Amino acid sequence: MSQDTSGRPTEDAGKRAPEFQPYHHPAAGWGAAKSVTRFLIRERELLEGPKAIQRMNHEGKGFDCPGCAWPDDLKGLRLDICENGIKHVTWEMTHKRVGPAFFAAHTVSELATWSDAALEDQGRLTHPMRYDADTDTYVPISWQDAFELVGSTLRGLDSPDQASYYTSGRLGNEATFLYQLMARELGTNNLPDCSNMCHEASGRAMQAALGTGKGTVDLEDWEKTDALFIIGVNAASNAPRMLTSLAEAYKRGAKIVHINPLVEAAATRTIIPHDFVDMALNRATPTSSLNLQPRIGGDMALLRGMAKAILAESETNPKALDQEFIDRHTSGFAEYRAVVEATPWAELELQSGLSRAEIEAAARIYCDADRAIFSWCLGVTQHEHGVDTVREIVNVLLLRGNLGREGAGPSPVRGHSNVQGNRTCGIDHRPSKEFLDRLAEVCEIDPPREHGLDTVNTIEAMHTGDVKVFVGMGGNFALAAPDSAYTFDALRKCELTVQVSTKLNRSHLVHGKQALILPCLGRTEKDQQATGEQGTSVEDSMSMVHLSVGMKRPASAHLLSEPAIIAGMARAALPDSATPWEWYVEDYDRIRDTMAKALEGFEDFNRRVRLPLGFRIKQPARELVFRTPSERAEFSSAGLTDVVPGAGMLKLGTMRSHDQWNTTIYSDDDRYRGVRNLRTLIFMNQEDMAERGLKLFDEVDITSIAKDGSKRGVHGYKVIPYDIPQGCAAGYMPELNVLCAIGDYSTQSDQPLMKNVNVVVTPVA
Ligand SMILES: Nc1nc2c(c(=O)[nH]1)N[C@H]1C(S)=C(S)[C@@H](COP(=O)(O)OP(=O)(O)OC[C@H]3O[C@@H](n4cnc5c(=O)[nH]c(N)nc54)[C@H](O)[C@@H]3O)O[C@H]1N2
Ligand SMILES: Nc1nc2c(c(=O)[nH]1)N[C@H]1C(S)=C(S)[C@@H](COP(=O)(O)OP(=O)(O)OC[C@H]3O[C@@H](n4cnc5c(=O)[nH]c(N)nc54)[C@H](O)[C@@H]3O)O[C@H]1N2
Ligand SMILES: [Mo]
Repeated sequence: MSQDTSGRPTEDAGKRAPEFQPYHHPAAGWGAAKSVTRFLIRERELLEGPKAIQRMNHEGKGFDCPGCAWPDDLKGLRLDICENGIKHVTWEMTHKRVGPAFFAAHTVSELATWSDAALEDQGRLTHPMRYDADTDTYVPISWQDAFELVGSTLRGLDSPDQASYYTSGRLGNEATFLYQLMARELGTNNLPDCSNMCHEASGRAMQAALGTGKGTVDLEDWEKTDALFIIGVNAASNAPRMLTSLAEAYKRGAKIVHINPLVEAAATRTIIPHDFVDMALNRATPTSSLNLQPRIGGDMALLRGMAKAILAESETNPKALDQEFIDRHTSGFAEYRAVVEATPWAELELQSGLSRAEIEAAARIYCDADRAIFSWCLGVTQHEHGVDTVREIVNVLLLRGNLGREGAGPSPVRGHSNVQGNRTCGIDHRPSKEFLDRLAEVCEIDPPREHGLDTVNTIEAMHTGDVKVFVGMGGNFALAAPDSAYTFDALRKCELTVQVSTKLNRSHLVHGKQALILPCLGRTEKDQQATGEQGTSVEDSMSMVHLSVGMKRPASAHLLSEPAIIAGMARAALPDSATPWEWYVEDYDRIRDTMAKALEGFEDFNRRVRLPLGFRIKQPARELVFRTPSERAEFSSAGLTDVVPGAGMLKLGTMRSHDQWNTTIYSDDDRYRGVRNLRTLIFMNQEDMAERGLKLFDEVDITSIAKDGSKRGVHGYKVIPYDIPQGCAAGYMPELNVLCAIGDYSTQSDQPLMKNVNVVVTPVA
């Protein structure tokens, strides 16, 4: 039986025996269809589920898929749905309920011994609940009393900075705006969010290089590009609708290069789910021209190698570089060129784990393409040098002028369905002066100017007692954050923890001295307010903003919408506030009218958000307007970070399985990686296994060694031989978060190093 130091169980007792059988089928297709059907049956949603799914991502009406942030097809012709989006919607719509009777029957100490999957499987939360220490249970509380508890606790703090307000990327734009307004009116910028753990590096790198924190391309660019570089993303599981774009690109003759230590399912072939002929004939389309497997953390060296090859090529072929673009639009090229030319191939090969020939093959594809897109996700960002690597992606794009024109540019794959919108609408612990000035003027508040706390700093501040109140607006902070044992302790030290949630999760059981569970409407549900049914807007990975309108009857009559919960807390904490909190909630158009004044790019918000496909937030960098100090796109000349594991050590990346949504585990299977009934595992290279005398399913102890030398461990994990470079290993979050030391975050982005854990693996004695 596996164990870790957080005290939470990592496995269900009595589970079936693990299986491992490498997967040789195309991604999506019938495997996905079968999995969806099994899931709908389990959630008893065979009738309601498909009906809801028809209403998902619908032009002008219906609700936005609460799954990933991949955009909907702009032409609205293909209403693309995917296996994991269906699972995600169905998960929210379950018939199961967690009400007062459930909480009366189970103490928190008892629930703490349940697995995370078992907790969420209880269904939707129905009533606001308060932790009662005498009985160690959650007991019902009225909404008014709950708000008053939050309000009085916040009013009693010595400083507004003693509270921290977390957001998980599900929150709609209108609620987001109210939430940050509440925090800032109270007087703090303590607005940590899940982005601190996913794309902080991308935002900071692109801001510095291009003067925008976001990607510049849209789906139409994906349809026009000649070459796609897909780096550090498991698209078949985490952005499944990208499979369609990849297959269509391949069919049209575009080249696709996958850069990932693992050959993931999206790097092989797929059956396009909405293509009924392909489905019927089981006809798969390849989705890859070249797969490169760098070592974990080796992307920067690979990209620099590509730049070196391009610069060499340009000596005989001037077309390899877009010199005109470089001269007109960029700054820092000479210095960059010098750094690249001075880096020897031997170092690039060592740090990337790839041969010069492999790197040159990627550069050749890049140089042959008129237009290229680079797309990436956590494999790039959750590293010490995540910012440098994203900047290197931009460097390589700039060399050939792949910016500000059709079919070209940077295209990060964002995570949660509205994580990008959260940042746009003000969730930022380091807000800009311009943002705050405008907020101050429009909302007539005096926002604090000092930077606030991010995720890691919030945890540290809870530990030292500097933060006493934690509010989680969605998400599952306890499990999503690094260093589970340390984070659990931190949350337990709080005076009050407030979790606004749809389902029961670990963060309700790891709580402060006082604790509230505030249940909210999900995105699929009707949101009825004084002036009628409300819609809420979201922004996808490609900056498209559109309205999402729920259609289901709420899971319980006692649920409130997220805007209503925020307004309730705000009024209780700020009884004399001039902000019309209650008036805003009566009609979300009123919130949008204020947002239109306060936020850049949201002019005429109420009209434009109702256009059939919504609207796209303008991207100055796309128009070659760069809000950087030089007013040009800036090359970066950072040095390489040493990513080669020390003797006897492995670099471990933590990642998601196919059957999970972050901390929500749907099953213990990982279909595309061929695993069944097992999550407490580690994927290893065969040579590394042989060196340690290990074979399939042998049990090991995994010990991580932090920057400060401290050690953390898990026990009894099972080994799986996998096609992964020597010196590298992989396993699942959130189980392995116990290994991620709180102090191990990037000095460039403050992101925890979740893809870069230094570990020792030893057979269980
Ligand atoms: N179904 C589903 N969809 C999701 C989510 C989910 O949990 N389930 N989560 C959502 C969220 S919040 C996010 S942020 C995204 C996450 O989407 P991903 O970034 O795909 O998430 P991970 O599972 O962490 O996978 C990271 C990938 O990076 C690779 N990798 C690891 N280390 C390196 C490296 O050093 N270099 C390179 N090039 N690759 C590396 C791994 O092999 C893996 O393929 O997905 C979103 N979509
Ligand atoms: N080791 C390791 N750790 C990681 C990562 C990694 O790759 N490796 N990835 C990181 C990343 S990228 C992210 S984004 C975080 C994820 O961190 P979070 O966003 O905090 O976690 P989730 O698992 O997405 O949150 C799930 C919970 O959200 C609640 N919920 C669902 N829908 C709604 C809703 O509509 N409203 C509200 N209020 N609540 C809702 C439910 O109660 C559910 O239990 O994890 C991070 N942690
Ligand atoms: Mo994420």
